[in-house]
Amino acid sequence: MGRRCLPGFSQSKFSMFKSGFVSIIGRPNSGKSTLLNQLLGEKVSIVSDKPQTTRQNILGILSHKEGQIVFTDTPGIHKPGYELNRRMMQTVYNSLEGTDLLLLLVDASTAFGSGDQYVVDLLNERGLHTFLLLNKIDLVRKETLLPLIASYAGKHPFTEIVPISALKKDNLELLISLILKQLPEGPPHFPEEQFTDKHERFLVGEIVREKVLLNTRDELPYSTTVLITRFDESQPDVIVLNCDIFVEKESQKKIVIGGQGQMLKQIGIEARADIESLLGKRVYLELYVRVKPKWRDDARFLDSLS
Ligand SMILES: Nc1nc2c(ncn2[C@@H]2O[C@H](COP(=O)(O)OP(=O)(O)OP(=O)(O)O)[C@@H](O)[C@H]2O)c(=O)[nH]1
Ligand SMILES: [Mg+2]
Repeated sequence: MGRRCLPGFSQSKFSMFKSGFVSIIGRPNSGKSTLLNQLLGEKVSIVSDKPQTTRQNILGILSHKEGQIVFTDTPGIHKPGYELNRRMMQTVYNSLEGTDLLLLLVDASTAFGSGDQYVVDLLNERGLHTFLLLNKIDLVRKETLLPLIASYAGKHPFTEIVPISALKKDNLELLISLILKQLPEGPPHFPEEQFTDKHERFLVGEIVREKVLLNTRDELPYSTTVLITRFDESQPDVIVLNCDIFVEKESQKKIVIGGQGQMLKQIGIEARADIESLLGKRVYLELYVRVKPKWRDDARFLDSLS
């Protein structure tokens, strides 16, 4: 999907123009998708306070006067329990292939654990240029950062270590300039106005899933997926969307619908507002909740989603 309107930049001269691929990896909830959205100034990847929000790799393309950075937002690295999670981890490994630079995002407000060690071991195996980004510095006292930096520096030869707050946009300008310095020279890979590889239909489904995640808790966020079944642009003033929300159990369906349909209504109101601002048009959104037992282990169903 591209921006509807953007000032142009001259593509006639690419000497000194930097261009390359940068993968954002890290544990669930470390802030990868927040970082991507803030770097682009566009919401291409949904965000929630629940781990395992991102399920596919999502490209975010930043066209800067000095270069074009093609970021990949990836699912958080975790131990897979279901076929869905195995696929999520495979997409993380795929993102390491052919990348010029890795950004390892770490939540500086949480203690180092075995999951973090697993990620460091992965880096040590691959030997790719990696920036360590200590995120969420708005939540931590400055004195805690130095020992954290020292401890990570001893675990892997990071090319750069940068404390940031993705949410507050702290140090993001500095980060962009360090990335551009690291990338090879070359022409852009994508047209300047394009900011993601994803189509509107995918982004719309993700917005609905985000609103389900934000309004539910416990197992429900993990057990939910969304499929857009109708995307009708034939009418001049309104886009008609039908959307299936899949859960695994009848009891979960009851929760998503809520008493007198209140929960589903709220999800619809929040989703429609975001979809209208994404598409720049009025939207008629119809939501259906369906039960699909064990869909997270159903390979054919998972194929139909991607
Ligand atoms: N305080 C603070 N919160 C942040 C920051 N960056 C992200 N968050 C919050 O952290 C939570 C997780 O953010 P996401 O961007 O969804 O994290 P993620 O790494 O993409 O998570 P997965 O897709 O599950 O792997 C959200 O509630 C964000 O608002 C930050 O710099 N400061
Ligand atoms: Mg994410």
